[in-house]
Amino acid sequence: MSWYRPAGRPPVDVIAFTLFPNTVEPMELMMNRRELLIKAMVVASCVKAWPSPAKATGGAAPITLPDAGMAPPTPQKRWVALAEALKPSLVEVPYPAIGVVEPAIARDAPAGYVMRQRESMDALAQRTFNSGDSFIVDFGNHYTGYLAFHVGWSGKSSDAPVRLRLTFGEVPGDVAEPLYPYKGWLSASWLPDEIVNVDFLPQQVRVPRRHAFRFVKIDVIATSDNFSATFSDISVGAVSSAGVDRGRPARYDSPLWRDIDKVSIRTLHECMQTSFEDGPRRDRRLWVGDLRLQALTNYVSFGNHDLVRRCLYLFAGLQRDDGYITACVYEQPAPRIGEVVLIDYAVLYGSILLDYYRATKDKQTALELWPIAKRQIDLALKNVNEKGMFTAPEKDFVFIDWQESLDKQAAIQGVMIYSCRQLTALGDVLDLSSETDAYAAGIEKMIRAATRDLFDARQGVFISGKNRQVSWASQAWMALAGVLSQPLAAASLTKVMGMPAAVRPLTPYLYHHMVDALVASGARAEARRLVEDYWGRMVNAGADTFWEAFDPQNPSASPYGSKQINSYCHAWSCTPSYFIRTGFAKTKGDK
Ligand code: RAM
Repeated sequence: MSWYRPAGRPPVDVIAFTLFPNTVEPMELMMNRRELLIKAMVVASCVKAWPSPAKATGGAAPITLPDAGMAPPTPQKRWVALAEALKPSLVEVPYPAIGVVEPAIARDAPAGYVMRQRESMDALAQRTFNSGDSFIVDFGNHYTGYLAFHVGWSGKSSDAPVRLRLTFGEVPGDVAEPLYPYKGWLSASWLPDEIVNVDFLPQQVRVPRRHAFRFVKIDVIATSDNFSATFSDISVGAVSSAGVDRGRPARYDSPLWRDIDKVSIRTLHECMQTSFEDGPRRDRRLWVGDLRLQALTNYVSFGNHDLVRRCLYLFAGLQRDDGYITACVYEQPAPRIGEVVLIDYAVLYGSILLDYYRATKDKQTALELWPIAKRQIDLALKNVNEKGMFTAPEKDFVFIDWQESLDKQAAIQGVMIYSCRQLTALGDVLDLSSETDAYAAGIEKMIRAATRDLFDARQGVFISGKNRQVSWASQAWMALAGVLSQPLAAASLTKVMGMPAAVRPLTPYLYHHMVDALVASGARAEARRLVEDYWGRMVNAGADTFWEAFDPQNPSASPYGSKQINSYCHAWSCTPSYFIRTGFAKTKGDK
């Protein structure tokens, strides 16, 4: 069985990747696909994202479009216009650097380093720096914004420019280790450094590119023999659209739980800009999968419903010709469609809309976007064969997680069932059951296929692919899909967590689904333990914000071949606050 594409189909215009690693296809073809995917996933442009003042509207109030009166030609254009009208203004707040630090190797710590305090900012301002000197300042927390500082000089004459290298660190390792040589497969243009030439001293410098950081290393590349540089007033103009966290619990079960909540909220705060960005350092753009988890946490913290609504409109307005929404979209310089459809992301659009409706009761928006949600499911169901099994798509992809060895057959089967159920629930609350009645038979069929062909009753777990791979992903999504009874699902989840050979998640995105699956299966204590263990470990490693990828067994793991390019403030890792603030309770209305 060729999982990926029907036999005989020629290599195409597709960007493909090893969605189904057990596929029986020539290595050469798989390599080509990987190259193509890399080209597609890598986005060349790093845009300068100055905060753009725009009108913000409250709640789900009617929006006045700039061209009111002139009917926009298509619904898509109208949705993009609505999204733009909902673009929030960013508030810029200055924060000073709080001290000079130096990294110390900490072999046992997942971050690899701890920072030691070296001197105060006042002491730094008294020092002079020559070619080859460097120092690291600490801002005490993660910020997203614009670095500013004053460069002066002392000596005989400032007879040359001063050339500096600035390196921005979200974690100590970013500034403790050199960024180069860089061997990752995402563009090196993402690496968080800058060369700054200051021609005339003294000078106030503001770095025009937005950066995300707690630490900044300043290397003095060159002064001249006639002068030394001095540094003072180092600050960041921090930006976010998050506002005030209105959901902070009055008490926590322990200091660790308090810190996990705090770091989750900080992560979300930093990713909330003019859209829900996946990471303020990289990719700085809106992804469906990240949005879904950010929105959940947003409802129990900042309550910024308009930002969710803006993002829903952006995806709707930028859909592909066949009706699929792409996995990400761009905001700058103008709203633009992404390159790739990830089927698991696309079908979850309805789930985001359902969560949005539950949080806001904004029926009008939900009704308006209902056809988009339904279309994603209808298109994806074309990949389900007559036996009820999801089969590899011809030109689109499945994500689930960045774990390279993961076989995705069982997980996507679970995602399909789950998403059909979510759409049906949305149809029910919108009084559109007549449009979803037909899904019931399809759901039953997919469940039958899953229990018949993917459940190993002897082991009590789901298997995936021709090598019958056992993974956390398969159990998580099958549990969320409600394929087994709650006790059996809980048993499969706890069983897989105890199987050393089972394929584990690499990212907090999949860990979220594991926790959610435990909650949905009634295994609340295990869900709590997993959050404490996984996210708690990042907190204990000194994280100010949660990371894009974290493998406790291999803390340097990166989906992109180099930890220098990882994002250490990543949206999809913010959901512990959602679980904490909802008391690890099942969502009302879920099966
Ligand atoms: C990466 C980003 C993003 C994620 C996609 C699939 O590029 O980290 O968060 O949604 O992958």
